[in-house]
Parts: sequence; structure tokens; C-alpha cells
Amino acid sequence: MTTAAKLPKSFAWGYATAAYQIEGAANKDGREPSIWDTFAKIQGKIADGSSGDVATDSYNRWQEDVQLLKSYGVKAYRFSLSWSRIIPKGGREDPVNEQGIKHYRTLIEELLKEGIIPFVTLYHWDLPQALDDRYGGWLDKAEIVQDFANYAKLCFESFGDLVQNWITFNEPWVISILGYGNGIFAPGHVSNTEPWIVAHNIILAHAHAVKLYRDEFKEKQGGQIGITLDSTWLIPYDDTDASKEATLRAMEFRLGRFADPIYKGYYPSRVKDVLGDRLPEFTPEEVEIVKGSSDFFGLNTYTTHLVQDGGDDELNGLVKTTHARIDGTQLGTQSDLGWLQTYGPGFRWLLNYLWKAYEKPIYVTENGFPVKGENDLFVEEAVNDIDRQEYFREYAEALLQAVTEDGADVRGYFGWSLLDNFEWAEGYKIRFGVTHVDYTTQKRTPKKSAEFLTQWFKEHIEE
Ligand code: PNW
Repeated sequence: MTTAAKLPKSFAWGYATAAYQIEGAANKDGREPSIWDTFAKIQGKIADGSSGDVATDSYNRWQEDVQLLKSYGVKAYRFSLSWSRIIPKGGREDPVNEQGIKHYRTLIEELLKEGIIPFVTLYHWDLPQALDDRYGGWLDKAEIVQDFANYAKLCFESFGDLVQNWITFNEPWVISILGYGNGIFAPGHVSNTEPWIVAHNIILAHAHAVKLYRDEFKEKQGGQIGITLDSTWLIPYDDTDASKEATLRAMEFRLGRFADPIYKGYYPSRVKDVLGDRLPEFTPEEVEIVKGSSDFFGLNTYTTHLVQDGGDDELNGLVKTTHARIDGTQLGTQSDLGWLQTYGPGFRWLLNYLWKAYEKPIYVTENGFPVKGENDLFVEEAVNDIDRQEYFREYAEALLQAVTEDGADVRGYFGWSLLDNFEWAEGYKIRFGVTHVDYTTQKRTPKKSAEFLTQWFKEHIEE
């Protein structure tokens, strides 16, 4: 029998969550609203009319959640900080909330006590509402860049002695396109000019926070800092030049729009061609700080799409995407969300592509699957989540091959998510957790997929 190649001992695996999706306690201990608190209260924005007011109550049940992580044998946990818990009104002149800082510090200490490495995201979409009211939030470059840098600095000061892995932003594509383009996420703007401004300002805010960390904290605290971008793998729908060109263009709109400035220093050409004057330019001083502003490549990825030229969706580069192949067959197993089907080979391709294009160590900061119809099941049935186990098997194996056969430098993997939680515009109807949550009692019940991943990583990481 041959021994299969393994991931190195240092490989960090675990689960990811985000503050607004799990914490609840929306008004407790001095927290003030974020744009998601406001957005969720607008009639018709959330599929089941819910909000993150209670969510999985993890602000109160954090000890139970840490024990859950421990029982799964994870090496790392990725979570995000709620900006409006730490600085309730968000700005650089506004008061700091010591109770917020104390909460996160206690959580981080508990994780470390249990041998779990914290990966901390500064911004997972929950902008303090006060900053949106004050100057339009991400639309105001001069203000938001300074306020974000001030918030980041406070976090480095408050937690940086304990945290070695910082992620500035989660998925700027989602923030800019879903929040300011088609308006399905907070703050719900519909525009074809704002997304490009917002994206530009996020890149700058990220770069300033990274510069600050490198200048003032890195030497002393010894950590790494980077950004998490999201991307699907994209494949031409057919063999035509039009589909191939459309695929390259779609990739630049989804990923290159952020990755190229951050890792190479400039916007991709196809994006410039489509957007013209609407795409802001970086000044030479800005290029200086943006280029090279991420120590690693944080990747959130869920699926693969087939791409064709055409349609009128300018926000995504004038392409049409589908999961149905030209012969009518589907790419993979359908999930509970239209945009998500299983396709392991696409994940392997994407890892190879990123490693070759950007040459940075990759951390897969999210990957997961909502089983079709799971929310209609009783807990006894929901825990038998076969499609999620199959998804994780395919994706974990693709990752192993990318590392051990193709030579991609992938250093971590976080399943989305530790718990069923508030799935943004879908509310609580869509369940991504490896742990079932009963939202009436807040009882947590591990699903089979949690057992599967624990076992898989036990077998595939070197002792
Ligand atoms: C990510 N899309 O969001 C987020 O980082 C998580 O907070 C979220 O719960 C998870 O994926 C599952 O949705 C996305 O429309 C939301 O392509 C939408 C898309 C992609 C990612």
C-alpha cells in the first residue's frame, strides 16, 4: 500500500464565522448599529424578515462555541470583529467601548488557552451606521480611509500581542457589487458608478491599515496581515473565442479588480476598457502603498461557473454565467442557493491559477455548502448532511492534490461555517453550518460533516 502524500504539520484548518452572522446581542454592552442592523429592518430585504439581533447568540455563548471548536479538533478559528462594538460610532474622534474590547480579548485568550490559533477579520461588512450617516461610509475616500486605519490601529494595539493572523477585509467584491451595485446587501444602493468608487476606497483603506501594521506593529508582534478576496473558478461555456475572452473579462471583474492592484499595483485592462472614466485611478503615492500590501492570498471560494459573452450585467463585465454545460448536463450537485454547485476540479484549478498569478501563500478562508432543503428537516435528519460531506470530500481532495501534486503553497483551510447562522439576505433559511442550530433553543448539534472533516484532516496532516 502506498502512503498518500500529506499536508504539512503546520497546516491550519478550522472553521470561519462573521460577527453579524453569529453574535446577536445587537444592543448589549454599548454596541451601536451597523449598516446591516439598519438594512435588515427594511421590509422585504431579508427573505424571512429576520435580522442578526439574536443570530446564534454567540456574544453570550462564546464559551460553548470555543468548546465546540475544541471538540472538532481544529487548529485555527477565523472570526470577525464588530467595528460598532469596539467604536460604536466608528470614527477616529468617537469614544472607544472598553466592553467591546474586553469581550474580544477574553474570547481570544480562551482560544489560545485551548490551542486554537485566531485568524481575525477586521471588516466583514458591518460598517458602523453612524459613518454611513455622517459621510456616506465607503463612498468618502478621505474620511473612511482614516477612520478604518484608526479602527485597525486600535485592534492591533488591543489584540495584536495575541493575534498573529490579520485579515483586513472580507470579500470586497461582495461589498461593492452586492452592496452598491445591485443593492441586495447593505446599504442597498443600486448604481453603476458607486461600486467602482467603493472598491477603490476599500483597497486604499486596506493598504493604509497594512502599512500601519508593518510600520508600527509587525516587528514587535510578529504577525502577518492580508486580505480575503472571493472568487468562483470560471470556465468558457464553449470553445468560441467570444466565450474565452468573456471568461478572462469576468475573472478580472471578480478577482483581478482587487488582486491585480494589491499584488501587482494596477487595475486589469479589460476592466478599464469596460468602465472607462468610472474606474478611479491610483495616484503614484497610492500605488506605492497598495502594491504588495498583502502578505498572503486569503481566498473564499464556493463553486465554478461556465461563462458566455453578452447580456447587460455591466457590474460583472457583461457576461452570462451558468452551471449547465452545453450538452445540458450540470457541473455538479445543486445546493440550496442558485449560484452554488459542487465542482472540486474547479477548486484545484483556482488554487493553481492564484499561486502562479500572484505567488503568495494561500489561505482558503471560506469554503462550504448549504444542502438543498436542509432547513425543512428536523434536526435528526439535518445532521445526516450527505451532500455537504461529499462537497467537503471533493474540495479537500482537490486541495490536497493542488498542494502535493501541483506544488501550490496553500497553508490553511476554513470551512464555512462553524454554525448555521444569519445568511444575510437569505436570513435563517439557508444553513451552511457543520453544526445545526435550533434557533428557538440555541441548541447546537454537530452534523456528520463536522465529523468527516475532523477525520479527514487527522488522516491528511503530518503528525
Ligand atoms: C460569503 N455570491 O458571501 C461570505 O463571506 C459569508 O459571510 C457568507 O455567509 C458565505 O459566503 C455564504 O454565502 C458570499 O453571490 C455571498 O456569489 C454571496 C456570494 C458569494 C459569497
